[in-house]
Amino acid sequence: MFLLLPTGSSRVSIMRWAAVLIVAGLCGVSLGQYDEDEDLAWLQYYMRQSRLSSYNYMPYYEDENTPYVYSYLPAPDAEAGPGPEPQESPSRECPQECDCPPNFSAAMYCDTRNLRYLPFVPSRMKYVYFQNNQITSVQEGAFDNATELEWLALHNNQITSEKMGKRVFAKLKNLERLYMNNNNLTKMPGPLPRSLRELHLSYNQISKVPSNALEGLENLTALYLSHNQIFEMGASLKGLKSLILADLSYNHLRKVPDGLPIALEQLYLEYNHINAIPDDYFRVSPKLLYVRMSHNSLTNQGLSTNTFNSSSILELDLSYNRLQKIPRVSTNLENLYLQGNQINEFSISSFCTVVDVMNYSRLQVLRLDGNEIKRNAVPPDAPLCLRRATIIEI
Ligand SMILES: *[C@@H]1O[C@H](CO)[C@@H](O)[C@H](O)[C@H]1NC(C)=O
Ligand SMILES: *[C@@H]1O[C@H](CO)[C@@H](O)[C@H](O)[C@H]1NC(C)=O
Ligand SMILES: *[C@@H]1O[C@H](CO)[C@@H](O)[C@H](O)[C@H]1NC(C)=O
Ligand SMILES: *[C@@H]1O[C@H](CO)[C@@H](O)[C@H](O)[C@H]1NC(C)=O
Ligand SMILES: *[C@@H]1O[C@H](CO)[C@@H](O)[C@H](O)[C@H]1NC(C)=O
Ligand SMILES: CC(=O)N[C@H]1CO[C@H](CO)[C@@H](O)[C@@H]1O
Repeated sequence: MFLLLPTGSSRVSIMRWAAVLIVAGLCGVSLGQYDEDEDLAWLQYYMRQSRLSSYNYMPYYEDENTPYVYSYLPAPDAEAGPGPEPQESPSRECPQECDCPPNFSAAMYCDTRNLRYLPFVPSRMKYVYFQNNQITSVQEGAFDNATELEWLALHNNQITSEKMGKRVFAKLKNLERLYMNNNNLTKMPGPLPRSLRELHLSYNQISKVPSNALEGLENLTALYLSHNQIFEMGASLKGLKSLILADLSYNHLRKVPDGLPIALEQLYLEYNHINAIPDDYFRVSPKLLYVRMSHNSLTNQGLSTNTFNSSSILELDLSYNRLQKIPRVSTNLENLYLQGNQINEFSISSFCTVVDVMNYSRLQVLRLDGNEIKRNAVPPDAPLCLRRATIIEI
């Protein structure tokens, strides 16, 4: 049964998603049409851009302006005038395998060129790009001269934990973004610079995040650890006072991390093996907006009555778990996904403890398809409580 009620703002968001899909579809079509050289250059630029930015896919996380603008075209050789070779000033030095745009002297591009090793990084650099190569090691001292580094892109390589120097990041007092996703890491790299704001480590083979691995990262706002083999997080998130986004999806967690950080807004734990959540778990994060825990092993026995009754949460995804009842949620919740569970009753008390003119749920989208609820199980007073609902799928 699919109820689509014609009022409410969530239709707008559905239309926005439709628009995104249409745009994606158009891109797919138009990419195929670019086969002239000029267009290919544009395409490579586009793909490089999109690869770097593809991990900012979260719709709610506002990215800062990226300095990753690569509009430099090397001057043709013919333009080199007669006379003595100009003295190579130290601020111009650039490893020959890389491009250093003359008008953006703090950036160095060494990406997508089959490199097997890391070229040296001149001391003036702030933004360096080594992604999409076959680099396997980061030797001790690799960045010792580049103490100004703010962005370091090492993603899409084959770096192993064994071949990483123990203190490679030690001198990078200004490093804000570290991209090491899609490598062969089996351990958390570290020690990490305390200045980090974004840490990208998804698509590695990390199995454990020791409790002190992220210690002191007071400015870390986004942590990406999805698609690893993490079974143990300890209390590694707890003290991260600036953390807004934690993506731990597609791992081997059997329990939630011990303690959430206070500023957290987005928590992604889908595709793990979590079966229980301690009492008051979400209460320590009063700004939490989005919680995704689909494809876990949650049962009602593993939850306390008010686990999800947190007044800040707007979106809760508990689809594909083993729930038999609808958990109690706050009246502020707007989107609740419960499809693919074993729910066999439509309990209106999960949404409203009191139902009257003044007390009702702000829920807009409720998905209960793929459960054991009969279509006629919707109680007659449901519309009074769920009066904002625009989509209820059973
Ligand atoms: C570098 O120079 C090119 C061509 O003059 C210009 O289009 C581009 O915007 C400049 N880039 C920066 C970062 O200043
Ligand atoms: C690092 O800096 C030192 C001192 O400024 C200099 O002698 C050395 O050549 C630099 N090494 C590299 C690889 O740039
Ligand atoms: C990294 O992992 C890939 C995929 O598992 C593998 O093919 C490659 O040999 C590994 N590289 C190293 C240096 O271990
Ligand atoms: C964190 O950010 C603030 C404000 O930008 C800055 O003053 C501080 O030095 C940063 N902390 C670290 C450890 O880099
Ligand atoms: C949620 O918790 C509040 C108190 O924080 C309580 O008044 C309300 O009844 C609870 N909601 C449900 C559906 O149990
Ligand atoms: C349980 C609940 O939310 N009760 C509220 C119902 O509406 C009245 C009037 O706004 C409130 O005073 C109650 O707290």
